[in-house]
Amino acid sequence: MRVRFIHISDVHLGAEPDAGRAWSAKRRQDIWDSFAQVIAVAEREKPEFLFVTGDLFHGQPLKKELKEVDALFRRIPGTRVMLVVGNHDYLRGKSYYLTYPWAENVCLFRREEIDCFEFPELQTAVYGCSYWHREIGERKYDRVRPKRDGWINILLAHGGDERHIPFSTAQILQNGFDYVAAGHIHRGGWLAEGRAVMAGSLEPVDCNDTGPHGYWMGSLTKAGASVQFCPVKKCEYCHETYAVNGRTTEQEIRAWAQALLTERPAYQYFRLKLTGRKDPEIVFDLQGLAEMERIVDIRQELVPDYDYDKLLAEYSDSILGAYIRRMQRGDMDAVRSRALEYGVNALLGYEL
Ligand SMILES: [Mn+2]
Repeated sequence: MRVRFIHISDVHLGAEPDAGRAWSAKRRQDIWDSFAQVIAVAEREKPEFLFVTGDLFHGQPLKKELKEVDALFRRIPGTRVMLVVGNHDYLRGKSYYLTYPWAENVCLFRREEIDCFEFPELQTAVYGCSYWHREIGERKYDRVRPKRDGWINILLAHGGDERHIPFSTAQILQNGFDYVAAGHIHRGGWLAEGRAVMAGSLEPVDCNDTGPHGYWMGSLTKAGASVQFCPVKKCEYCHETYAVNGRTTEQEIRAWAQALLTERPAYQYFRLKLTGRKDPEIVFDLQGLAEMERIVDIRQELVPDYDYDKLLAEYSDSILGAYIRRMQRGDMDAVRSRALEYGVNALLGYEL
């Protein structure tokens, strides 16, 4: 028996990344569009399963939003939609998730205890659970054992950090599962090559979600999986660093940023960081740059490059001069030189 599937996670429908920036509304729409795009792929490929491993919504879904989602699921009646609810849109007594009249092909994990959907026609069982709390510390995935030997046993997991169902992939596989489809961590990748995958978020949800994002598609037998990552290239956040020295000019920094925007693909968005030492008398005014399209923000992590002899000459009669002389009296190790720098920053009124 071979089953084919598409796996998505952490779609965060309703999120509005980069709030306040000109492209924020587009990013919000991107997330809905990418979700619809995955459904279109399922419509074409007709896999047996669509795994949705949590945080489909950014917060509690509105009835209207569930209606949109359900209408998309109805377009793939031959695909079983296995729906796990994560910590962001966790279930409550009043959740529309529970009362919504879902399409027949939707299998919603309704409980916080591990449940199992069995598909005898496919000799396949799918295990999972949904969040009823914002946080769950219990390692419940590590303790599940599949009931049917000889079937394809799949575990859908949401979590993997200390406050969201920590788990051991090795333990789960050892317990008898053939494949683990996981979500929650927004950076995707294999947890165990060919046997367990952290899907990553379908779209990056904020600027810290760097790297490629997308969905996973493949097939599975009792003997192994053949699965590939399919990137969605609407937006990719990149953190880029410029090394500043005492001679760096504002013009150079602008030219560097402009080159990034020109040379890199249009779907890349940037957080820029300036690091290193700068001339203490220069303050880079990068306001205009920070307001440009595709630049999310600019962080200056710069330390002033002081000429202490010059400062001593200039401030010899003041508390600053006295401070430098006193600090220079001992061995200038790393801690002392850092203390000297911090003290001078404070006395000169630099905010760093
Ligand atoms: Mn999550």
